[in-house]
Amino acid sequence: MAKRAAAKAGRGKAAVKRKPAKRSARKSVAAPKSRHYRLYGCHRCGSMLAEAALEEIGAPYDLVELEYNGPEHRSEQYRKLNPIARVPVLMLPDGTVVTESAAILLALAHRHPKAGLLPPAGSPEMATMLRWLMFLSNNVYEAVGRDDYPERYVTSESARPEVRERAVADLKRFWMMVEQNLKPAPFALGKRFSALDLYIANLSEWIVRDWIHANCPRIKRLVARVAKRPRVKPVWRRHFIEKAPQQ
Ligand SMILES: N[C@@H](CCC(=O)N[C@@H](CS)C(=O)NCC(=O)O)C(=O)O
Repeated sequence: MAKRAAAKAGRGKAAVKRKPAKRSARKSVAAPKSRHYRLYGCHRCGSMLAEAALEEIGAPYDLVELEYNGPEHRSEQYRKLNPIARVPVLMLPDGTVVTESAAILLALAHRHPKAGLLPPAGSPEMATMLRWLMFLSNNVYEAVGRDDYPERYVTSESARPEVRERAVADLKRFWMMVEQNLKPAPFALGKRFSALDLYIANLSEWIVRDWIHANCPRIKRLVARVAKRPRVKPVWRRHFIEKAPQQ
């Protein structure tokens, strides 16, 4: 993750009073089955949004923290979980594997409706949420991958800088579309916090973070609100303020 830029509360009183989700960390990729969720993630990665969702929900989970591009991340065992070997991966308590950050977020939010991370099924807000979740995962996350791994897009080494430049330009364009079309105020769906805010907050902390802060005041405000949520705050600190743990 070296190339990534360094970077109102709650669902009411009951939610704020509840204990934080029980999180146990650093199981190996092959950890035995438990009744908890198991999240495979790494520092500053897209697993942050899943971790934040689990905290908002208050569900117990085990965190398997992988070193980005390290031996466990690139192991055969990890590929058995996710054949494309990307992070995050969520394992449900029954052993079902969910990959793709947007799918993980939606699966968690649907399984825990009381956490209020989703607007009502079938509502216009739900349609808006799906639209922008897919937009971010198909376009923004894809462009991040282009910047991180230009060699996947071109064979000649000399073309790689151009691929990365284009990825950064695309990221700026895409974030400006979120700023001007979704118009977060203060959250993506207006007054109501939702899973989409976690997605936006996590992805906007990467490569063009400083540009977003300078050019997209609505997104900047949304991120500040998300980062301050009592249950998100410790996760945010661990990923975006503290250094990576020693592996
Ligand atoms: N479409 C995937 C993208 C996940 C992704 O690219 N994750 C990065 C870390 S933030 C990764 O694992 N990259 C390693 C690779 O592309 O090989 C998702 O939404 O989960």
